[in-house]
Amino acid sequence: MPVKAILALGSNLGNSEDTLIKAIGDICSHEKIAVTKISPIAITAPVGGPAGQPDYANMVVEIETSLRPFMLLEYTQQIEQKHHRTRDVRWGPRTLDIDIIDIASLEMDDPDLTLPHPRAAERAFVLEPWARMDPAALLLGSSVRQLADDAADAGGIREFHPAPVVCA
Ligand code: A4P
Ligand code: MG
Repeated sequence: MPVKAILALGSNLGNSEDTLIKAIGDICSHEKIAVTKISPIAITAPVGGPAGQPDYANMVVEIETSLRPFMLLEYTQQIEQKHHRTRDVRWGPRTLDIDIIDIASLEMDDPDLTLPHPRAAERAFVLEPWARMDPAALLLGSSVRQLADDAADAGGIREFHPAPVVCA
C-alpha cells in the first residue's frame, strides 16, 4: 500500500531554482513514487552554518510511495549525488539537500533516518512552503500553519515564486 510522505528540498549553490525543479522531475521518475502536491518556491535567509552563504531556494513536495523508508532515503541521496552534492561543512552551502520530513506519521530514531525530521517543526523554510501547499497539514498533530507562524526564522522568508509545473 502506498503511503503519503513529505520531502523538503533546499539549494543555495548554482542555479538553485532550476536544480529544485530538476530534482522534482527525478523524484517522480521513480516508478514507485507519485508526486501529489508541489509547494511554491521560497527564497530564504540561511539558518545556521558559515556566515555569508547565499540565500536558499526551499520547497516541499507531497508524494505517495510504496518504497520502504530506507529505500526512499537511498533514492533521495542518489538524486543529491546526481546534482553534485558534496558534504564539507555542516549546514554549509549546497547544490541540493533533500530531507525526508515525514512518512505517514511514522516515528523512528535511527541516526541515518530520524522521523519526523528532528528540526522540521521549528524551521519556517520548511513549514511555510508546506503550509502554503497544504493549509490543513499536520506535523505530529500540530498545525503546520501555526508552527510556521511561530518559527524563529519566519522573518527570513524573503519571497515566493509560483509552484513549478513539473510531473504533470
Ligand atoms: N538523516 C537522518 N534523518 C534524516 C531525514 N529525516 N531525512 C541523516 C534525510 N536525512 C536524514 O544529512 C546528514 C545525515 O542525516 C545523513 O547521513 C542522513 O542519513 P546531510 O543531508 O548529509 O547533511 P545536512 O543536510 O547538512 O545536515 P542536516 O543536519 O540534515 O541539516 P539540515 O538540518 O537539513 O539543515 N537554511 C535555509 N534557509 N534553508 C535550508 O534549506 N538547510 C540547512 C541544513 C541549514 N540551513 C538552511 C537550510
Ligand atoms: Mg539534509
